[in-house]
Amino acid sequence: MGSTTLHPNPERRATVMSPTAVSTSTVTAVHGVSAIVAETVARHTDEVFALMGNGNAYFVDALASQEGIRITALRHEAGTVASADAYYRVSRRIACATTTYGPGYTNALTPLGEAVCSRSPLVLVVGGEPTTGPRPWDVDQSALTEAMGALTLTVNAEDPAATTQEAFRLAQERRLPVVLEIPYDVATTPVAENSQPPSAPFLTAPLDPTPLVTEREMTAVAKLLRQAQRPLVLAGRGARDAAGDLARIADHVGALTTASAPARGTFAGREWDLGVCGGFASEPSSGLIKQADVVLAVGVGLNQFTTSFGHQFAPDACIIQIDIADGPTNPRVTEFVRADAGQAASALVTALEGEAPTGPRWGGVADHARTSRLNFARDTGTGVANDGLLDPRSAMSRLNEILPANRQVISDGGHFIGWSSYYLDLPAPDSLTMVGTQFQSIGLGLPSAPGAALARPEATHVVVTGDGGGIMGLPDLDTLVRTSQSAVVIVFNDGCYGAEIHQYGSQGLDTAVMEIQQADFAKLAEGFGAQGVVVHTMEDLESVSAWVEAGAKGTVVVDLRISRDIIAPYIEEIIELTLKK
Ligand SMILES: Cc1ncc(C[n+]2csc(CCOP(=O)(O)OP(=O)(O)O)c2C)c(N)n1
Repeated sequence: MGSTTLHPNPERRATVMSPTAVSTSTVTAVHGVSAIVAETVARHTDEVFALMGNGNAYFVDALASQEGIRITALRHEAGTVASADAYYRVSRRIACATTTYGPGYTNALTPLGEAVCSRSPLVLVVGGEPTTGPRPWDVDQSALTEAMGALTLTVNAEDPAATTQEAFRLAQERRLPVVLEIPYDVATTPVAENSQPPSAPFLTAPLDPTPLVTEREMTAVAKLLRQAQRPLVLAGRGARDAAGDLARIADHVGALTTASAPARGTFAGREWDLGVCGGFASEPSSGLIKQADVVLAVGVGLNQFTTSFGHQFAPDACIIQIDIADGPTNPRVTEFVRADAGQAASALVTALEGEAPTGPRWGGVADHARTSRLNFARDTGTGVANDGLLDPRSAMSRLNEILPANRQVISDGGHFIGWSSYYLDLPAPDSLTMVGTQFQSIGLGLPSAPGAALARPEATHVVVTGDGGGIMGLPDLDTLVRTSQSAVVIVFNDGCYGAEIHQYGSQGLDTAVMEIQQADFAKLAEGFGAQGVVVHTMEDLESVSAWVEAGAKGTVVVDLRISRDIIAPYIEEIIELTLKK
């Protein structure tokens, strides 16, 4: 059977993060199939994000007596999958989520879609309909899972260990969520002692592993880069492990570097880096990116944000894409190499370093980029806008100065991502988990935060959300408070679904349903055991400073009462494109 990831810390006993939500039963008695599934899960991961019900009660109970497993109780099922996804994105280690059947499972569908789109492996253990057929409340979960683009495996009493192991193998091999169903009537069925791996594979579809790059392919790419006058290296989230090699490649051929928004931080501290590419780029950076004649795009999907709806690159630029996708993900791609970013970047270093470095490129332009770094600084606003409310640019710039450098950022989706993308510095390639952007969902920021928090316990977790997404994900603020030693939740509270107001209100659509009666997140925070602060002025931010100076301990929710009149340039661009149609 497939590979087994051994438990990294076999000494650790099961820890249940919420004694009230998950039973810490001392019963070690075997719950039949559920116990075998739990034992096998514990051999593949040490993190489980759980919300229990009829469908997974015995499984969760059996997990609680496993060595080394930490079970974190979430407050909404969306958080179980969102946290398992974020845990993987930050730590690169697979986690397990678990919910009951039916409503518990359907509550988890939106983050499942996000995990599929962002190619996050995870195993979601759910209850399933009985083998005797559906009850009135059962839904066809495997059809729903398939529709989301994920896979289902169903355990039976003959080989639950092998099926569970197969779920982890498939998830990792295909970089996908796998749903593992325990039928209701099978959950406690006794299992034959020597449950053997199945003789036949579970899935008939052939596996399509990412091919290794050939020397010929990389020699051709190296040649294009050497011939370039204004080469640019663009890294995406898939290039995280390749950051060092990509910087070497850039140095060798005199390239400038840039990264997609989710991969911001890849080239942190590099002298010739232009920061983020696409809609969130500063004007001077964007101007230089448009002058590139050869773009090496690695581990990046080249979506409409990274390419500024097609305007980010010169029309005649040669775009070389290296990615695990089946083919080019944008019609502008000139050369496509299907490969793992890390392997390809290392092979490209070898291909390039056989010859002397090309020396500086970009004519005098790059020198200008290096020596005039102030050109890349952004407008930090006016503190308070004309309507008397906080200027989001000023608030985010100041928070960037205040917050500890060792930060792990979790960003929800909405208009506000402009502000965090422009003004919040990231220390490393993996410092940002931008959730929802792949599946275009809001409301997954807070549900993802516990997963990121557990993946990097030593960091200060900075959750950035709008008021709309913040209210949607609010239940798992409770979980963040329990899981993070140090967390700041920044709410860009403009009293509305800002992205919608700006995109649709500007077209004259009725805005009543886009308004949010301004919620007091500081009070909500206190209700969940966090500290809360409402920020009306720049001076009010000094209480966040005081929190940091006092050791940045616990969770603080910063309710920024921002003006909705200040619109991020990337949204202006979208509005312009929409109105032109
Ligand atoms: C689950 C989901 N519901 C609705 C939407 C549509 N939508 C996209 S952005 C947005 C507004 C987000 O508002 P908020 O979180 O307050 O952030 P803001 O745009 O105001 O910065 C909405 C409703 C969506 N993308 N996902």
